[in-house]
Amino acid sequence: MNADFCEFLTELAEYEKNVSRNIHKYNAYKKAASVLSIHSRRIKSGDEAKKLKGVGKKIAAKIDEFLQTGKLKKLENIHNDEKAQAIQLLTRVSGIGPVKAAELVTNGIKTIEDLENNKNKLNHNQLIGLKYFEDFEKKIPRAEIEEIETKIRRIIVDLDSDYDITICGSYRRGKLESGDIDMLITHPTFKMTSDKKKHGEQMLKKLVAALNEIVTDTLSIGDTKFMGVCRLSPGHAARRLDIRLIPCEQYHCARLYFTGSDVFNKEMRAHALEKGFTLNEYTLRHIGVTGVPGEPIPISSEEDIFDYIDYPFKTPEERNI
Ligand code: 8DG
Ligand code: CA
Ligand code: CA
Repeated sequence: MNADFCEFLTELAEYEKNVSRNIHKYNAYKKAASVLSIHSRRIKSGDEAKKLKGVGKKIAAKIDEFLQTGKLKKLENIHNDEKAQAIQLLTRVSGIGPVKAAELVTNGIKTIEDLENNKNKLNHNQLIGLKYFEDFEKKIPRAEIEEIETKIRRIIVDLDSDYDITICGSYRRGKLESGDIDMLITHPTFKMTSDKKKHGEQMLKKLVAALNEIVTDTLSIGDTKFMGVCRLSPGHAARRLDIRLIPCEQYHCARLYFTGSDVFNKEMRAHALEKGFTLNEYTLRHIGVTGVPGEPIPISSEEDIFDYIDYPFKTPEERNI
């Protein structure tokens, strides 16, 4: 009902993140876009929008301006700002953040072609981002992630049937297309108490090596996190794949966190705090009267986490906010 508002708010959010580097404004625009996207009636004025949680005076004024003139002065100015456009373009390359993009633009590098001619200014990750620039812009169809998942499961189970895998992110929330593949993996012997660092490093290396049929590049690999590229077949596009190795005690908190959406996570964390708990990607802990979090609460399912903080269970598909 309010897709046009969401569209300009998202564009303003991107501008604040990449060009102004103002994370507060970025969050404010994203939050407003999110509440408007789930609002089931058409908003007819800024005043009406202001009644929604997350829409303040300034955003309400922009909605009025858009309703009255069909455009936004601020966005027009941004569109006409060559430097801002160049920064936005370069941040679309995986591995190039707002700071690097601004530095490149200052040095006269403003297009993808300029990057091709100045590879010496890019690090390993940015070179991979450039190599797959077009592929990484493409969304991944659900059916393709299903095929990748099947393949990965087959390979990992062959290695050791005790591994447990979940592909999280938008895929787990049931989306028909995803930006990347967020995979979590755990094993009963991989515990907080075990020599996590050494054990994890070996395990992760072995896992990635076993996936060599589909993994084509490594951006980074540490003791618990692999960031890289996979390709289902030569006919498919290259896809961003992250693999996180999670200690089994933390698996459910990690699954919850990496399933998202990020807005859902924020709401759930805020609810946890109201109930006297602190929740993050690792643990759920009670906050005592002193304000100091206690020991991690043992968790054996995602449902457990919802139960402890007295929050009605939401299936992954219901977390798309
Ligand atoms: P997409 O890839 O299809 O675009 O969507 P996504 O799967 O929802 O987003 P993502 O960027 O891949 O992040 C995966 C989940 O991780 C996200 O749904 C929620 C969680 N997450 C946060 N905050 C952040 C953050 O700052 N960075 C990342 N990478 N993930 C985050 O809650
Ligand atoms: Ca994702
Ligand atoms: Ca991701």
